[in-house]
Amino acid sequence: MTTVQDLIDRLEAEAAADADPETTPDVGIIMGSDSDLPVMEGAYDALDELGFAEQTDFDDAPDARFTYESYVVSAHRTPELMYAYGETAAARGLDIVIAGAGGKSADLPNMTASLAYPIPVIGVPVQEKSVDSVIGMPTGAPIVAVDAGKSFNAGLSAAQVLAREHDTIKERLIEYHEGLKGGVAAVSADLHDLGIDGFRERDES
Ligand code: AIR
Repeated sequence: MTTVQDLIDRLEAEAAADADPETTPDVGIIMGSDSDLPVMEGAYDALDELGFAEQTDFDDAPDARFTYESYVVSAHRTPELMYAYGETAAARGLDIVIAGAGGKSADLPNMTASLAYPIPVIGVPVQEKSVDSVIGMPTGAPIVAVDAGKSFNAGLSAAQVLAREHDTIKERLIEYHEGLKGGVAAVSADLHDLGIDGFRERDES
């Protein structure tokens, strides 16, 4: 069975490997528990929508140019792993980290923001009660965060940061937004033109 120390050794070996940045994951997605997955799924959905692929082997990048990886890292159950993940993030080639945690002691995002600094960390409070512990950072120790449960937006924000450097991602983001606008326009016209009863009827059928 894989131990926490095995994972730490793996991260440190990858950091020491000096891999070509084109082959390393661009976005790291971490969460305090696999019970956070249903909420964190939005981050994967957003990145998938923008053409990112999942990298499950650091030494064998998928064909897609832009990739993400994910791990469960608990600030309280595995603090050593949180340190290792944050401290190796830059050397492992990550450009940005999305970190989600739930409960009232949701400290993975805020601690990772300090450990991985200056790599930006986008915090996802998995529940409403996690918001304060995710965003409550002291001056000089920044974190970027989304509202409770809004992991899809965390994925989009991560892509926005990467888009400063990569035109392909910028174009995909613009295309996504155009699709969003088109969707609202179509619904708006249908609601108006079918009338409320016709609109409900169509949606129910
Ligand atoms: N958590 C895990 N380690 C530290 C914290 N704060 C959070 C997880 C999850 C919640 O505790 O992010 O939202 C409950 O985790 P579990 O594993 O008991 O379901």
